[in-house]
Amino acid sequence: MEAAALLASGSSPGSLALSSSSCPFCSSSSLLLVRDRGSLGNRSHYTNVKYPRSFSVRASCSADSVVTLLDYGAGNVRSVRNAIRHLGFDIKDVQTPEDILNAHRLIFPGVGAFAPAMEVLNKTGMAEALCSYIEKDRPFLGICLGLQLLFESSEENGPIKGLGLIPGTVGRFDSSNGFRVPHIGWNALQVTMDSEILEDVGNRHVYFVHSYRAMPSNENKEWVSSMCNYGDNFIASIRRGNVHAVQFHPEKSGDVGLSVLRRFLNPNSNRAKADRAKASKLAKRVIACLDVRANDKGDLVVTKGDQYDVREQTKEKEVRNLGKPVELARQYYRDGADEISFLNITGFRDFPLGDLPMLQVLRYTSENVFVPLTVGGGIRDFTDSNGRHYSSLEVASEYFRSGADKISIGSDAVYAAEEYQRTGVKSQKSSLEQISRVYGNQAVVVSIDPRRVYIKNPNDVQFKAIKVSNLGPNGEEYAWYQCTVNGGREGRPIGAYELAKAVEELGAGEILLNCIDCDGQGKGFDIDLVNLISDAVSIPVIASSGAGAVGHFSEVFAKTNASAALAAGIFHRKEVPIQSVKEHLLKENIEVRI
Ligand code: 1PR
Repeated sequence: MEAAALLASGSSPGSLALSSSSCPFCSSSSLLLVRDRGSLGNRSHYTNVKYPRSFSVRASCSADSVVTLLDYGAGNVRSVRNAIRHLGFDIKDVQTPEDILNAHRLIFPGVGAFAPAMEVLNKTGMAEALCSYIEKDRPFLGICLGLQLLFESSEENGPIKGLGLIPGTVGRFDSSNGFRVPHIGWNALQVTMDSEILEDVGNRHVYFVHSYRAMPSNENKEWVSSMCNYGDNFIASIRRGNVHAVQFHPEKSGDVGLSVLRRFLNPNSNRAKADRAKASKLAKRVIACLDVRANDKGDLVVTKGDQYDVREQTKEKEVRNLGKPVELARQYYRDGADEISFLNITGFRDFPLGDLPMLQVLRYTSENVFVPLTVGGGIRDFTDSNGRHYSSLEVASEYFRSGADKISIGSDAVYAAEEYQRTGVKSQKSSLEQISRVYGNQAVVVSIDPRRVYIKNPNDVQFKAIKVSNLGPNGEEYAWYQCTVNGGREGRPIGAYELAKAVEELGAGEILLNCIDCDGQGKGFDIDLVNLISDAVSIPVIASSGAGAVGHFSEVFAKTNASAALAAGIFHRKEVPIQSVKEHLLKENIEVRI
């Protein structure tokens, strides 16, 4: 993981990063890079600021409505900021270790990987300040990596020493027993100790996204306030006195997550009403997808294709307009979508950073949509008309900064997989590899746009072919699935099976599996294809394209190992509300978040 180097180079998304080298707890100086929103408008750049070796505790000036946030600059904490503001609190950013010691309440949403996070904390003197703050039992909430860093060490690119406040190590989930890694989605907690911040969670699901977890042991049992099961029991939250930390993401866990944050920020807040949820395990996700592009008048609209053709069948052939992106996303959040995907479907030909409306859509949506947001389209290296080169990492970083939790790569992942197949060597330079190295593979989705190619004999092609459930137009019994790029416009010499295996190795954390033949048809998901891909990889697979009725969702979950099902048309046309899909799945004994 090269986050620290990246941060120092100024291409990272965060607000603070370290550039000097110094040893833990005795830095001669901590050289921080402070984000400066100056002449570049919303593009961040960095200014070197020196802080003295020792720091003293200033008199606390925190008012009750102010929360101190430790953002060391390794990823997207915009969602945490939005959730805190949504709850009516102001944010004071940690700039120096003193700010930690002076905090009235401190939230630490760790992002990125363990090693670079510890490196930054050690070099800036923040590690020492954090230990001191926590040892004094001051109000603290760690989130995700902000929990893991409290432990003695982590196996992530390690072993690497952590803050050492809690006995135990952080290890990787074991995918050999059929559990897909990363652990992505809504899972249940088993509360083991009274913890006021968890009081409203009850039997409701909360959102996790991680590949590493801390394990319970005799030595740390006094800290553990809840566990979660995914293959085995891992620590979902800890609590001692005023010190709390959660492995899940409250800022992405809808209402229940907001109530966790609210209870930390205001311990006297009212108890939420009990509800009928019965969370017991990882839920199957229902995802609403918004294909977004500018129409002929230049307005950004949600559109929807019929086998990827998004123009009306009229003389004018206008771009089909199904609504406004931010409004629809908010609507789907209220309706219970577990996740929302935005696909900038003309990103392959336009430069996404020039597409400011799309970034605005993300910014506005993330202000009050508290479930994960994925954005895709146009993530690749790009040189603009002035000769300025943008790396795919910069494009992704801008998406993350604007509120995306995951980015999705289409065309560029196909080229990377082809090259990997051809050379057998990981170049480390593809957008997929670079972004997953910096942000973690759980933040990188690969979106596949395959088209079915029927064949008589599976040996006719060099790609994995399968026996299909429905014969082809000339009675063909077999098909392979050809990958396409540029929104289905160009077929490539690689199959969906080969692509899926390659991108998993290159660092994809999840696969969004579309199917051009089924897109917009309302006849159900391509079960053959979903089985082909979900059995080929050990990362989560999202089945997409073809949903036309609630039964199609239960079918795909009953007949395949898909972790999530995504739909667009039926939701946009208001044919089936998301809640009806969930009710149906519940009746079919398929666990969902309600
Ligand atoms: O290649 O990295 O720029 O990414 C482009 C992204 O845009 C890809 O993820 C690609 O899937 C998507 N895309 C490009 N063109 C289209 C199009 O429709 N003309 N949309 C397009 C893909 C498929 C799904 C759709 C499901 C469900 N749309 O997103 O939402 O098929 O639809 P349904 O429930 O109505 O059947 P890059």
